[in-house]
Amino acid sequence: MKRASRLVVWSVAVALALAWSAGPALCAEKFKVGLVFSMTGGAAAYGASQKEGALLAIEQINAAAGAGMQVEAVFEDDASVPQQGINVFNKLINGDKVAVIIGPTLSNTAKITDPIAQKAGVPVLAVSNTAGGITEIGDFIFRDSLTEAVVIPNTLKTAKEKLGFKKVAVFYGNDDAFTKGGYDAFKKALADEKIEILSEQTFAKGDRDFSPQLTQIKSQNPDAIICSALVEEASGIVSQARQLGIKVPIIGGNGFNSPALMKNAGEAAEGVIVGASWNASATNPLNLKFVDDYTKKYNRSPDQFAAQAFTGVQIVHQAAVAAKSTDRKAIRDALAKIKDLDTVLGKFSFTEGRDANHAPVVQEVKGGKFAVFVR
Ligand code: 1QQ
Repeated sequence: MKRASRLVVWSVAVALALAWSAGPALCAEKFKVGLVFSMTGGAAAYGASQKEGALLAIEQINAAAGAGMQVEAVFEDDASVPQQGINVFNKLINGDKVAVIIGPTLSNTAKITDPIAQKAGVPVLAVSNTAGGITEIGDFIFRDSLTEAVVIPNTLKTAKEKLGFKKVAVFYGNDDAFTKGGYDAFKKALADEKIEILSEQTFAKGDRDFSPQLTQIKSQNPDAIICSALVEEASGIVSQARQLGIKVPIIGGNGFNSPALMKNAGEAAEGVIVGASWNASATNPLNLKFVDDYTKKYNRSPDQFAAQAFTGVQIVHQAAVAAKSTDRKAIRDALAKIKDLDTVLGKFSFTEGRDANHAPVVQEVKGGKFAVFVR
Protein backbone atom coordinates (compact mmCIF):
# COMPACT_ATOMS: atom_id res chain seq x y z
CA MET A 1 0.00 0.00 0.00
CA LYS A 2 1.27 3.47 -0.89
CA ARG A 3 2.02 5.86 1.97
CA ALA A 4 -0.83 8.27 1.05
CA SER A 5 -3.53 5.58 0.87
CA ARG A 6 -2.25 4.00 4.12
CA LEU A 7 -2.79 7.42 5.69
CA VAL A 8 -6.38 7.58 4.39
CA VAL A 9 -7.24 4.12 5.73
CA TRP A 10 -5.67 5.01 9.05
CA SER A 11 -7.62 8.32 9.34
CA VAL A 12 -10.93 6.64 8.47
CA ALA A 13 -10.31 3.98 11.10
CA VAL A 14 -9.53 6.60 13.73
CA ALA A 15 -12.65 8.62 12.84
CA LEU A 16 -14.84 5.51 13.06
CA ALA A 17 -13.36 4.54 16.41
CA LEU A 18 -13.94 8.03 17.77
CA ALA A 19 -17.54 8.07 16.56
CA TRP A 20 -18.14 4.67 18.08
CA SER A 21 -16.67 5.58 21.47
CA ALA A 22 -18.67 8.85 21.60
CA GLY A 23 -21.87 6.81 21.29
CA PRO A 24 -25.12 7.87 19.64
CA ALA A 25 -24.75 11.53 20.67
CA LEU A 26 -22.23 12.12 17.89
CA CYS A 27 -24.54 10.59 15.31
CA ALA A 28 -27.67 12.40 16.48
CA GLU A 29 -28.47 15.55 14.55
CA LYS A 30 -28.59 18.73 16.63
CA PHE A 31 -31.24 21.27 15.81
CA LYS A 32 -29.98 24.65 16.99
CA VAL A 33 -32.78 26.95 18.12
CA GLY A 34 -32.29 30.54 19.31
CA LEU A 35 -34.81 31.75 21.88
CA VAL A 36 -35.08 35.49 22.48
CA PHE A 37 -37.15 36.44 25.51
CA SER A 38 -37.36 39.52 27.73
CA MET A 39 -35.72 38.28 30.92
CA THR A 40 -35.04 41.78 32.26
CA GLY A 41 -36.79 45.15 31.80
CA GLY A 42 -40.49 45.95 31.64
CA ALA A 43 -41.60 42.70 29.94
CA ALA A 44 -39.65 40.33 32.22
CA ALA A 45 -42.83 38.84 33.70
CA TYR A 46 -43.74 37.47 30.25
CA GLY A 47 -40.18 36.36 29.48
CA ALA A 48 -39.86 34.31 32.66
CA SER A 49 -42.97 32.27 31.75
CA GLN A 50 -41.83 31.89 28.16
CA LYS A 51 -38.45 30.51 29.19
CA GLU A 52 -40.05 28.02 31.55
CA GLY A 53 -42.55 26.85 28.93
CA ALA A 54 -39.80 26.50 26.30
CA LEU A 55 -37.46 24.61 28.66
CA LEU A 56 -40.18 22.12 29.53
CA ALA A 57 -40.82 21.43 25.83
CA ILE A 58 -37.09 21.06 25.09
CA GLU A 59 -36.64 18.64 27.99
CA GLN A 60 -39.57 16.48 26.81
CA ILE A 61 -38.57 16.57 23.14
CA ASN A 62 -34.96 15.60 23.87
CA ALA A 63 -36.02 12.81 26.22
CA ALA A 64 -38.26 11.38 23.49
CA ALA A 65 -35.90 11.99 20.55
CA GLY A 66 -33.12 9.61 21.63
CA ALA A 67 -30.72 9.47 18.72
CA GLY A 68 -33.20 11.45 16.60
CA MET A 69 -33.53 15.22 16.20
CA GLN A 70 -32.38 16.79 19.48
CA VAL A 71 -32.97 20.47 20.22
CA GLU A 72 -29.93 22.53 21.21
CA ALA A 73 -31.26 25.74 22.73
CA VAL A 74 -29.45 29.09 22.85
CA PHE A 75 -31.37 31.48 25.13
CA GLU A 76 -30.83 35.23 24.90
CA ASP A 77 -32.31 38.16 26.85
CA ASP A 78 -33.53 41.09 24.73
CA ALA A 79 -33.92 43.20 27.91
CA SER A 80 -37.37 44.36 26.64
CA VAL A 81 -35.73 46.88 24.28
CA PRO A 82 -35.28 46.81 20.47
CA GLN A 83 -31.54 47.62 20.48
CA GLN A 84 -30.70 44.60 22.62
CA GLY A 85 -33.02 42.57 20.37
CA ILE A 86 -30.88 43.59 17.37
CA ASN A 87 -27.68 42.58 19.22
CA VAL A 88 -28.90 39.11 20.13
CA PHE A 89 -30.50 38.44 16.74
CA ASN A 90 -27.17 39.23 15.07
CA LYS A 91 -25.33 36.97 17.52
CA LEU A 92 -27.74 34.06 17.00
CA ILE A 93 -27.80 34.41 13.21
CA ASN A 94 -24.09 35.01 12.53
CA GLY A 95 -22.34 33.66 15.63
CA ASP A 96 -24.35 30.67 16.86
CA LYS A 97 -25.70 30.03 13.34
CA VAL A 98 -29.07 28.87 14.66
CA ALA A 99 -31.53 27.21 12.29
CA VAL A 100 -34.52 29.15 13.62
CA ILE A 101 -35.35 31.86 16.16
CA ILE A 102 -38.27 31.79 18.61
CA GLY A 103 -39.28 35.25 19.94
CA PRO A 104 -38.70 38.08 20.67
CA THR A 105 -41.21 38.71 23.49
CA LEU A 106 -42.51 42.12 22.44
CA SER A 107 -43.94 43.22 19.08
CA ASN A 108 -42.11 46.50 19.69
CA THR A 109 -38.82 44.59 19.43
CA ALA A 110 -39.98 42.18 16.69
CA LYS A 111 -40.73 45.09 14.35
CA ILE A 112 -37.03 45.97 14.44
CA THR A 113 -35.42 42.52 14.72
CA ASP A 114 -37.51 40.42 12.33
CA PRO A 115 -36.39 42.29 9.17
CA ILE A 116 -32.80 41.24 10.09
CA ALA A 117 -33.79 37.55 10.17
CA GLN A 118 -35.89 37.90 7.03
CA LYS A 119 -32.94 39.40 5.17
CA ALA A 120 -30.60 36.64 6.41
CA GLY A 121 -33.11 33.91 5.49
CA VAL A 122 -33.57 32.72 9.08
CA PRO A 123 -37.08 31.59 10.03
CA VAL A 124 -38.64 33.27 13.10
CA LEU A 125 -41.56 31.95 15.12
CA ALA A 126 -43.13 34.63 17.35
CA VAL A 127 -44.82 33.13 20.40
CA SER A 128 -46.22 36.30 21.98
CA ASN A 129 -46.33 39.07 19.34
CA THR A 130 -49.89 40.22 18.79
CA ALA A 131 -49.59 43.59 16.99
CA GLY A 132 -50.41 43.91 13.31
CA GLY A 133 -47.61 44.04 10.73
CA ILE A 134 -45.34 41.31 12.14
CA THR A 135 -45.78 38.41 9.72
CA GLU A 136 -46.09 40.97 6.92
CA ILE A 137 -42.34 41.62 7.43
CA GLY A 138 -41.72 38.62 5.17
CA ASP A 139 -42.19 34.97 4.33
CA PHE A 140 -39.71 33.75 6.98
CA ILE A 141 -41.80 35.23 9.83
CA PHE A 142 -44.46 33.07 11.54
CA ARG A 143 -46.38 33.28 14.81
CA ASP A 144 -48.34 30.97 17.08
CA SER A 145 -49.80 33.89 19.07
CA LEU A 146 -53.25 35.14 18.05
CA THR A 147 -53.27 38.80 17.01
CA GLU A 148 -55.14 41.52 18.88
CA ALA A 149 -57.09 41.99 15.64
CA VAL A 150 -58.51 38.46 16.13
CA VAL A 151 -58.85 38.39 19.94
CA ILE A 152 -60.24 41.87 20.70
CA PRO A 153 -63.43 41.82 18.55
CA ASN A 154 -64.40 38.54 20.26
CA THR A 155 -63.64 39.98 23.73
CA LEU A 156 -65.69 43.12 23.12
CA LYS A 157 -68.63 41.32 21.55
CA THR A 158 -68.82 38.81 24.43
CA ALA A 159 -68.36 41.45 27.14
CA LYS A 160 -70.98 43.72 25.55
CA GLU A 161 -73.52 40.88 25.31
CA LYS A 162 -73.06 39.98 28.96
CA LEU A 163 -72.54 43.42 30.52
CA GLY A 164 -74.45 45.62 28.08
CA PHE A 165 -72.19 48.69 28.09
CA LYS A 166 -72.83 51.53 25.63
CA LYS A 167 -70.15 54.17 26.29
CA VAL A 168 -66.52 53.67 27.25
CA ALA A 169 -63.27 55.49 27.96
CA VAL A 170 -60.15 54.27 26.13
CA PHE A 171 -56.74 54.37 27.83
CA TYR A 172 -53.56 53.23 26.03
CA GLY A 173 -49.79 53.51 25.77
CA ASN A 174 -48.84 55.53 22.71
CA ASP A 175 -45.12 54.66 22.59
CA ASP A 176 -45.13 50.89 21.98
CA ALA A 177 -46.03 48.89 18.86
CA PHE A 178 -48.18 46.43 20.84
CA THR A 179 -50.10 48.97 22.99
CA LYS A 180 -50.75 51.13 19.92
CA GLY A 181 -51.74 48.09 17.85
CA GLY A 182 -54.13 47.00 20.62
CA TYR A 183 -55.62 50.48 20.65
CA ASP A 184 -56.21 50.29 16.87
CA ALA A 185 -57.90 46.90 17.26
CA PHE A 186 -60.10 48.16 20.14
CA LYS A 187 -61.05 51.27 18.20
CA LYS A 188 -62.19 49.28 15.20
CA ALA A 189 -64.06 46.73 17.31
CA LEU A 190 -65.80 49.52 19.30
CA ALA A 191 -66.96 51.10 16.04
CA ASP A 192 -68.19 47.73 14.76
CA GLU A 193 -70.13 47.17 18.01
CA LYS A 194 -71.45 50.76 17.87
CA ILE A 195 -70.06 51.56 21.31
CA GLU A 196 -69.47 55.24 21.97
CA ILE A 197 -65.97 56.43 22.94
CA LEU A 198 -66.28 59.22 25.55
CA SER A 199 -62.56 59.98 25.62
CA GLU A 200 -59.14 58.66 24.72
CA GLN A 201 -56.33 59.02 27.22
CA THR A 202 -52.68 58.01 26.79
CA PHE A 203 -49.70 57.15 28.96
CA ALA A 204 -46.03 56.33 28.29
CA LYS A 205 -43.89 53.32 29.21
CA GLY A 206 -42.51 53.66 32.72
CA ASP A 207 -45.28 56.01 33.94
CA ARG A 208 -46.29 55.31 37.53
CA ASP A 209 -49.01 57.89 38.24
CA PHE A 210 -52.16 57.44 36.19
CA SER A 211 -54.44 59.50 38.44
CA PRO A 212 -54.71 62.58 36.18
CA GLN A 213 -56.09 60.51 33.30
CA LEU A 214 -58.20 58.28 35.56
CA THR A 215 -59.71 61.29 37.33
CA GLN A 216 -60.79 62.63 33.96
CA ILE A 217 -62.15 59.25 32.96
CA LYS A 218 -64.13 59.04 36.22
CA SER A 219 -65.73 62.45 35.60
CA GLN A 220 -66.98 61.21 32.21
CA ASN A 221 -68.88 58.37 33.84
CA PRO A 222 -68.16 55.57 31.31
CA ASP A 223 -69.82 52.12 31.46
CA ALA A 224 -66.38 50.46 31.09
CA ILE A 225 -62.70 51.30 30.65
CA ILE A 226 -60.90 49.82 27.64
CA CYS A 227 -57.17 49.56 28.21
CA SER A 228 -54.21 48.60 26.01
CA ALA A 229 -51.13 48.32 28.24
CA LEU A 230 -48.21 46.07 29.12
CA VAL A 231 -48.52 44.43 32.52
CA GLU A 232 -46.37 46.86 34.55
CA GLU A 233 -48.51 49.84 33.58
CA ALA A 234 -51.71 47.76 33.46
CA SER A 235 -51.21 46.81 37.13
CA GLY A 236 -50.81 50.46 38.15
CA ILE A 237 -53.83 51.53 36.12
CA VAL A 238 -56.10 48.84 37.59
CA SER A 239 -54.97 49.52 41.19
CA GLN A 240 -55.30 53.29 40.90
CA ALA A 241 -58.68 53.10 39.14
CA ARG A 242 -60.10 51.13 42.06
CA GLN A 243 -58.40 53.44 44.59
CA LEU A 244 -60.16 56.37 42.91
CA GLY A 245 -63.48 54.59 43.38
CA ILE A 246 -63.98 53.68 39.71
CA LYS A 247 -66.14 50.56 39.83
CA VAL A 248 -66.94 49.90 36.15
CA PRO A 249 -65.46 46.88 34.33
CA ILE A 250 -61.93 47.20 32.97
CA ILE A 251 -61.33 45.37 29.70
CA GLY A 252 -57.70 44.80 28.75
CA GLY A 253 -55.70 43.52 25.80
CA ASN A 254 -53.01 40.82 25.69
CA GLY A 255 -50.67 42.74 28.01
CA PHE A 256 -53.07 41.90 30.88
CA ASN A 257 -52.60 38.14 30.40
CA SER A 258 -49.83 37.70 32.96
CA PRO A 259 -50.46 36.58 36.55
CA ALA A 260 -48.15 39.52 37.41
CA LEU A 261 -51.36 41.58 37.09
CA MET A 262 -52.89 39.84 40.11
CA LYS A 263 -49.58 39.73 41.94
CA ASN A 264 -49.10 43.50 41.55
CA ALA A 265 -52.71 44.73 41.76
CA GLY A 266 -54.10 42.14 44.19
CA GLU A 267 -57.84 42.52 44.94
CA ALA A 268 -58.11 45.40 42.46
CA ALA A 269 -57.54 42.94 39.58
CA GLU A 270 -60.72 41.00 40.42
CA GLY A 271 -63.29 41.27 37.62
CA VAL A 272 -60.82 42.47 34.97
CA ILE A 273 -61.81 41.07 31.58
CA VAL A 274 -59.21 40.04 29.00
CA GLY A 275 -59.24 38.06 25.78
CA ALA A 276 -56.63 35.35 25.31
CA SER A 277 -55.36 32.55 23.10
CA TRP A 278 -55.49 29.96 25.83
CA ASN A 279 -56.99 29.28 29.25
CA ALA A 280 -55.57 26.80 31.76
CA SER A 281 -58.91 25.02 32.03
CA ALA A 282 -58.88 23.72 28.42
CA THR A 283 -59.60 19.99 28.64
CA ASN A 284 -57.79 18.62 25.60
CA PRO A 285 -55.48 15.78 26.75
CA LEU A 286 -52.27 17.56 25.70
CA ASN A 287 -53.24 20.60 27.75
CA LEU A 288 -54.10 18.50 30.80
CA LYS A 289 -50.66 16.91 30.58
CA PHE A 290 -48.94 20.25 29.99
CA VAL A 291 -50.59 21.92 33.02
CA ASP A 292 -49.73 18.91 35.15
CA ASP A 293 -46.07 18.64 33.99
CA TYR A 294 -45.51 22.38 34.28
CA THR A 295 -47.04 22.61 37.77
CA LYS A 296 -44.90 19.68 38.94
CA LYS A 297 -41.72 21.18 37.51
CA TYR A 298 -42.18 24.80 38.59
CA ASN A 299 -44.60 24.63 41.51
CA ARG A 300 -47.06 27.07 39.93
CA SER A 301 -49.60 27.03 37.12
CA PRO A 302 -48.56 27.98 33.60
CA ASP A 303 -49.87 31.16 31.96
CA GLN A 304 -50.72 31.81 28.32
CA PHE A 305 -47.15 32.89 27.55
CA ALA A 306 -45.74 29.62 28.86
CA ALA A 307 -48.30 27.65 26.82
CA GLN A 308 -47.47 29.53 23.62
CA ALA A 309 -43.70 29.17 24.11
CA PHE A 310 -44.06 25.45 24.91
CA THR A 311 -46.10 25.05 21.72
CA GLY A 312 -43.61 27.14 19.73
CA VAL A 313 -40.74 24.77 20.49
CA GLN A 314 -42.88 21.82 19.43
CA ILE A 315 -43.87 23.55 16.19
CA VAL A 316 -40.29 24.32 15.11
CA HIS A 317 -39.12 20.84 16.13
CA GLN A 318 -41.96 19.29 14.16
CA ALA A 319 -40.92 21.37 11.14
CA ALA A 320 -37.30 20.14 11.40
CA VAL A 321 -38.45 16.52 11.75
CA ALA A 322 -40.77 16.86 8.74
CA ALA A 323 -38.03 18.56 6.70
CA LYS A 324 -35.50 15.90 7.82
CA SER A 325 -33.13 18.84 7.85
CA THR A 326 -31.85 21.75 9.91
CA ASP A 327 -31.37 23.92 6.84
CA ARG A 328 -32.99 27.32 7.40
CA LYS A 329 -34.91 27.40 4.12
CA ALA A 330 -36.05 23.80 4.53
CA ILE A 331 -37.35 24.64 8.03
CA ARG A 332 -39.18 27.68 6.69
CA ASP A 333 -40.88 25.59 4.01
CA ALA A 334 -41.82 22.88 6.53
CA LEU A 335 -43.25 25.48 8.94
CA ALA A 336 -45.52 26.76 6.17
CA LYS A 337 -46.86 23.21 5.74
CA ILE A 338 -47.70 22.59 9.45
CA LYS A 339 -51.33 21.56 9.55
CA ASP A 340 -53.66 20.37 12.33
CA LEU A 341 -50.76 19.73 14.70
CA ASP A 342 -52.01 18.55 18.09
CA THR A 343 -50.89 21.14 20.64
CA VAL A 344 -51.88 22.52 24.03
CA LEU A 345 -53.46 25.43 22.12
CA GLY A 346 -55.67 22.92 20.27
CA LYS A 347 -55.26 21.75 16.66
CA PHE A 348 -52.69 24.12 15.25
CA SER A 349 -52.33 25.43 11.68
CA PHE A 350 -50.97 28.65 10.23
CA THR A 351 -53.11 30.95 8.07
CA GLU A 352 -52.00 31.80 4.53
CA GLY A 353 -50.31 34.84 6.08
CA ARG A 354 -48.37 32.64 8.61
CA ASP A 355 -50.43 33.77 11.62
CA ALA A 356 -51.99 31.48 14.21
CA ASN A 357 -55.33 30.01 13.28
CA HIS A 358 -57.48 28.93 16.22
CA ALA A 359 -60.33 30.25 18.37
CA PRO A 360 -59.78 32.89 21.09
CA VAL A 361 -61.21 32.75 24.63
CA VAL A 362 -62.53 35.49 26.96
CA GLN A 363 -61.34 35.46 30.56
CA GLU A 364 -62.21 37.20 33.82
CA VAL A 365 -59.96 37.47 36.88
CA LYS A 366 -61.69 35.49 39.61
CA GLY A 367 -60.15 34.54 42.93
CA GLY A 368 -56.73 35.67 41.69
CA LYS A 369 -56.85 33.49 38.56
CA PHE A 370 -57.83 33.81 34.92
CA ALA A 371 -61.18 32.02 34.62
CA VAL A 372 -63.24 31.63 31.46
CA PHE A 373 -65.72 34.55 31.39
CA VAL A 374 -69.19 33.08 31.89
CA ARG A 375 -71.31 35.71 33.61
C1 1QQ B 1 -46.85 42.09 22.11
C2 1QQ B 1 -47.67 41.51 23.18
C3 1QQ B 1 -47.15 41.52 24.55
C4 1QQ B 1 -48.21 41.65 25.59
C5 1QQ B 1 -46.43 40.21 24.64
C6 1QQ B 1 -45.71 39.88 25.81
O1 1QQ B 1 -48.72 40.96 22.91
O2 1QQ B 1 -45.86 42.79 22.37
O3 1QQ B 1 -47.20 41.85 20.95
